[in-house]
Amino acid sequence: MTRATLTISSKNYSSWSLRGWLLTRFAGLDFEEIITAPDDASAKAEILLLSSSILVPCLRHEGAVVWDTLAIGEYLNEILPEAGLLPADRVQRAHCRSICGEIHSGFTTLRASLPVNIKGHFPNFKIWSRAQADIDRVCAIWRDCLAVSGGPFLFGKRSMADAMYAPVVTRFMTYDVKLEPQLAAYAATIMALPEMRDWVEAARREPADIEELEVEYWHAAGDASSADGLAIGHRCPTSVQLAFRISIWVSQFVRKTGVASCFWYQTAGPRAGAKIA
Ligand SMILES: N[C@@H](CCC(=O)N[C@@H](CS)C(=O)NCC(=O)O)C(=O)O
Repeated sequence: MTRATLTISSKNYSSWSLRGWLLTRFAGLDFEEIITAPDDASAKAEILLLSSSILVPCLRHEGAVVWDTLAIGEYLNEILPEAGLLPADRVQRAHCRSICGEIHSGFTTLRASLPVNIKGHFPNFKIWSRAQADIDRVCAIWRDCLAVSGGPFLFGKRSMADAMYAPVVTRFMTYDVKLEPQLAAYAATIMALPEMRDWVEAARREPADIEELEVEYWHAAGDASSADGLAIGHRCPTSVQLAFRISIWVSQFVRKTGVASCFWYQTAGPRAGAKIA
């Protein structure tokens, strides 16, 4: 029997890779990691052969190819139900699936303005108001779950939901998001998981910043801070900061004056943000 493989990309930047990898580790499936460089065209061609969406993560197991994080979670739950990726109780299971679906399909502003960057740490990062709304919703989700389960995980025992929200925990650490004690304790529980420690250690060992993603990060950081008139990014050269600042001013002008249909705005204006998030 051939060993399962999980194709992922950067451990420092890729939130979806982290989710898929954690799910597979939580499920207890023995697998080999295939790590592709997200800025490498030949690697993308290789991913295309593995995953029709050209996205990672992608799990291959005994003839099955599964390339979407939720599908990977459901597949793992099907083949290894004893791992308890979904709660045993029907009502809790429905709740778990709902909050997993919510993070899978939503929180675009949070993703765009606080991209995953495990090696990064930005104390007192100023949060854009729309990202704050996403953060508030995440906190409400965690609060509701912990009130019912009593913790330490969202559904008491470790579940699919903890894997799906783990990259949000790392974002909160990276961007110094202040959490109330109960939620801070949950975040600490996630960061203390042996699987998370392994991942973070590997992310820290990643050789260098991936240039393309750092530029994405700067842009996202610029979008995020522009609404509050803050400095753009922390590691950007001055010329790049200036260019981003000008693009943000133009985009704010376009937004305010209602010429949102102009070509520039559609192609270069505020956008979903970092490609890897
Ligand atoms: N809906 C997909 C999203 C996966 C996704 O967006 N993956 C990113 C990495 S975090 C990717 O593969 N991007 C390809 C690229 O940047 O070239 C899932 O749930 O797995």
